[in-house]
Amino acid sequence: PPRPAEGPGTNHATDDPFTAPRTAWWRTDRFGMFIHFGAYSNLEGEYTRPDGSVCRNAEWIERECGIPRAEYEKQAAAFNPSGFDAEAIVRAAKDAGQRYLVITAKHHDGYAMWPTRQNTWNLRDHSAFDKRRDLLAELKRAADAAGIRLGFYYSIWDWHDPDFADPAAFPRYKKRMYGQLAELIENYDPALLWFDGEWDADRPTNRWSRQDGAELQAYLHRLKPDLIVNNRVGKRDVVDGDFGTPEQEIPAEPVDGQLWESCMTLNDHWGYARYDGNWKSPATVVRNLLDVASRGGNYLLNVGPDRLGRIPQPAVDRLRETGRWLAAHGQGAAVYGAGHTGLVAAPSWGAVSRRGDELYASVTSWPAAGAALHLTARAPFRITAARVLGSDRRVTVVPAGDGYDLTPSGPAPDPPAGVLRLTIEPPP
Ligand code: FHN
Repeated sequence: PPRPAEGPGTNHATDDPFTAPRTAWWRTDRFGMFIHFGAYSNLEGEYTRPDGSVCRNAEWIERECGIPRAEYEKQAAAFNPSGFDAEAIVRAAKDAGQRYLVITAKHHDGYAMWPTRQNTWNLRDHSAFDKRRDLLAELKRAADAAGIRLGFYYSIWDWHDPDFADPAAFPRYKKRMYGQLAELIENYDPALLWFDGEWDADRPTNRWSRQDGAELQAYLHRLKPDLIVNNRVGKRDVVDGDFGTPEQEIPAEPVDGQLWESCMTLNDHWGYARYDGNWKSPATVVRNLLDVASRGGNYLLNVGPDRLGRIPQPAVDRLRETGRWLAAHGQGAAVYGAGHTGLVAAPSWGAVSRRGDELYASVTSWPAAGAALHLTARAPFRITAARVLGSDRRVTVVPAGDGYDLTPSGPAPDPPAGVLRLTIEPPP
């Protein structure tokens, strides 16, 4: 693999990602769009076996439906995402209030979504797609123009490369992998790399080790010192990468001293599945985002474009509704740049986040007219002003027991939540 000059202080482990300047944008942005798109998308979640039976899966369809390699390669050769519109995707993210994108550059099937020089198992050399187009370059341009950061998902586990599972040939695989990652960094200058498939597995055997992860991390950091990398670069240990990656769940508590990001599907699949209409409501998305931010995490919400590369309309609609809610409630003040308060107990009526001297109490169970919400203080602080965001209505604040009673005036805001902004004098 290409080896750029080594220099002092360029090791990934030399800064604390929790406070490092290079992670500042990520810690502020809070909300991103995950995009699962690859050769599997061409099947749109369904494979009809030779005996006529139908097998359903999305990005794991090749393996879970037992599609023979030649058959999978044949269908990939017909993949033609001519409807991929980078600007529309970036607009959907922007409308949602999402501030970064992470797209699958390579998933477990090993198929590269850019014209890699390491093999021909990629969207330019093995598809029916316009050979002059480069989706990742298009996305990079559109994202840059919109002020949105771009990251790439990259699967370490590779079902297609025969060298992957052969211990003797593994160094060859690794060389190609390092080469592909150098291409991604040099060609598209991503803000972030999101690894996956680092776990021990069979069919094919995956022996990725902690040491492999450490080496890879150091290599990437030499290529791009301010790159952000998730923990699946190693064995998901706290010292691997910059942030933890709970999947389809939100930790009940903030994770002390560690960055984390919950990744979640918007329906029940990561990749496109044409029969999956089990969409999360915008209210659920907003509540999840508020919970995540109040516990100091990020929320990476997934969409799976169809065979032509288009984000399904129900997903676009939900993203837009989420963005509308954020805009109407202080332009997402409870989320962007906000995090765990450390000052109050998590309330049963919603979530509380903090940005500097302001607390944002997002109320998902609005009290009846005249009734109070109790805020339990974990440390002494004073509330000097309180308003309902987006309406400028007053909130009456009365010290009560172990904290404060907050009584918002006026009618309940539209669901899923109204936000109270509390200006505080924090403890010294
Ligand atoms: O196996 C993958 C799955 O397809 C998907 O990409 C998710 C996203 O986090 N990660 C893996 C499972 O952990």
